[in-house]
Amino acid sequence: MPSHRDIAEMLFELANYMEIDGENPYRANAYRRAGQAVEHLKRPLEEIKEDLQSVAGIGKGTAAVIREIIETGESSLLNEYREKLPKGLMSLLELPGLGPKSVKTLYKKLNVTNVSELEQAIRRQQVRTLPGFGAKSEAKLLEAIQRAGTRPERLPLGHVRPVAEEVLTQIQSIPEVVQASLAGSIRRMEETVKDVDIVVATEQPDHVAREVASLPAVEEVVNRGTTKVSVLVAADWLVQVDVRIVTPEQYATALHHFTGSKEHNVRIRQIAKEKGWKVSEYGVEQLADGRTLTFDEETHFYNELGLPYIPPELRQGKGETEVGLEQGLPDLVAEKDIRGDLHVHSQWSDGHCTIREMAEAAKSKGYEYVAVTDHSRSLVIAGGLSVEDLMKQREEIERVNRELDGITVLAGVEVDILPDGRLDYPDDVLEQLDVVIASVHSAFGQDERTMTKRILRAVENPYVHVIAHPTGRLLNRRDSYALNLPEIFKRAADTGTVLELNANPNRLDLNDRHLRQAVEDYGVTIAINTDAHRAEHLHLITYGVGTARRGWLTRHHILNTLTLDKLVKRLKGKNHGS
Ligand code: DGT
Ligand code: CA
Ligand code: ZN
Repeated sequence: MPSHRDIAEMLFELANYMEIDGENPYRANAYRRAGQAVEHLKRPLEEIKEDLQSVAGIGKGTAAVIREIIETGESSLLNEYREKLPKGLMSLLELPGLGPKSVKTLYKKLNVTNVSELEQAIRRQQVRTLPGFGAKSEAKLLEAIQRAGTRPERLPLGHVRPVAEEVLTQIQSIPEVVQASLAGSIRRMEETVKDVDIVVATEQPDHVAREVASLPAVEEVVNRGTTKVSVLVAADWLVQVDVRIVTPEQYATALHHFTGSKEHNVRIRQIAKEKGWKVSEYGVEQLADGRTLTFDEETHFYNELGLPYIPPELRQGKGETEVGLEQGLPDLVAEKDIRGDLHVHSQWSDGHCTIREMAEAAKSKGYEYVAVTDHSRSLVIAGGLSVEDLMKQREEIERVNRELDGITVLAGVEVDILPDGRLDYPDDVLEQLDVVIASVHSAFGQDERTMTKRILRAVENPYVHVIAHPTGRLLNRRDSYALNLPEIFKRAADTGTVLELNANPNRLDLNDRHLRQAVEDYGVTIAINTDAHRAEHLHLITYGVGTARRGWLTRHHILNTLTLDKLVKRLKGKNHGS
């Protein structure tokens, strides 16, 4: 059944189409209002399906459309509009500065139906002559189009890795392929990647090169040799995949070489040189007798150099070889160590799933617990909960806990840290919750002093357990806010406040460098959370764990590797100052 959000999005789309088509704006607005009403509805739709008109904002016409969507998953009215009007009109609405009214003008007066036609019309200076537009808005639109149309140099790992894994699976199913692995930045779990590297072992390079060039995932072949094939595949943008083809004997050293990083490889070559060896992608050449050593696996290669196996996430040239030689490497946290997720949203605020659906998904991931942490009241755009709703939600959480075995749902909240550092709920409300996470969603532009004081105030609050996405950065979209992080690390450690590693691939906040500093220099505890807004997003924990490993974290640094009993004790501990 479609979620509240899905239905609301269909109603918004309908409203936009109506307005662009020249329908009475009041009618279009009725659909917009109904969309908002559905989005903020707390009760399950099944319960009120027959009684939709009793909800403020839903009228007779919109109720019929909603009922049709609940029953069939579709709206025949929306389908008609989708047939009638060009699809590109909806992508025009995504440009900043363009609403349905201006899209209607562009469409009716200039027959502009998509972004590239808009760009042409601007270049012909036709747009400035329209009512409601001018030379200035033309220039702004052009800039927005250009920004939207160029691929950023580096793409977030989480947008590329699923496609890379798909290509890898296709390569592994070529019968002549002996072994294959991801390499490069994607194997090192870097937060952004320029391209995908794959290393393949085979005795039949010509044949495998041809097969790789014609894989289903391939959109275009850039270059096809017998040792390297470069192709383009589609992620958000076209991404290049460099496939290196080597013999089975060369595989371990080639995989090591193409995994990098460059800085790590430099250190490895230095260590080899001291022993009179020369490392290349083909093996280790012993300069004394010209013999070349090859290896079954990377571990043996490292051991030959006197090193323990170095996990790809640590291969950054930041001390991993020295520490490996001298005292051995830490036992990095792994996905299997994670026992629960402490930051997920439900339909009660801006999530797509019910509490029960989130709990079932957590259970099938093998978790012991999941904390439902919906937004607090001031975050109106995300359906923030009033105190009264929060109490009603609590009842639903308790019901789900009675209904389901093998998973515990913790009652939590993601409370806004208001611009002056106060929290969006009073302490006597926060006190009643199992997990309180606090975060900044407004006034991002404050200066460093103000922002630092604001967050410190939340850190000092005895009822705040976790500060979520502490720097607020969004990859390729928004920088961190101005913040004195060391000061926050210090107070967090002193007060026992946990800092989040938000695993959403667009956030990864704290990042790998911050994590290492927070843990090594200040002794901060970290929680790795997905901030999932739907059940399928719980798997994003992979990116959090990868980032934690890049930050040298072990399970002992991480809150949600604790068993439920220990977790609950630890959370209660903060309020009692222990
Ligand atoms: P990226 O693609 O910018 O996200 O990062 P990487 O590390 O995947 O870089 P890439 O694709 O240029 O090369 C993959 C690996 O191959 C790199 O980590 C180390 C090795 N490699 C490539 N070119 C060189 C080079 O010129 N010198 C050395 N030492 N290693 C290289
Ligand atoms: Ca690469
Ligand atoms: Zn959240």
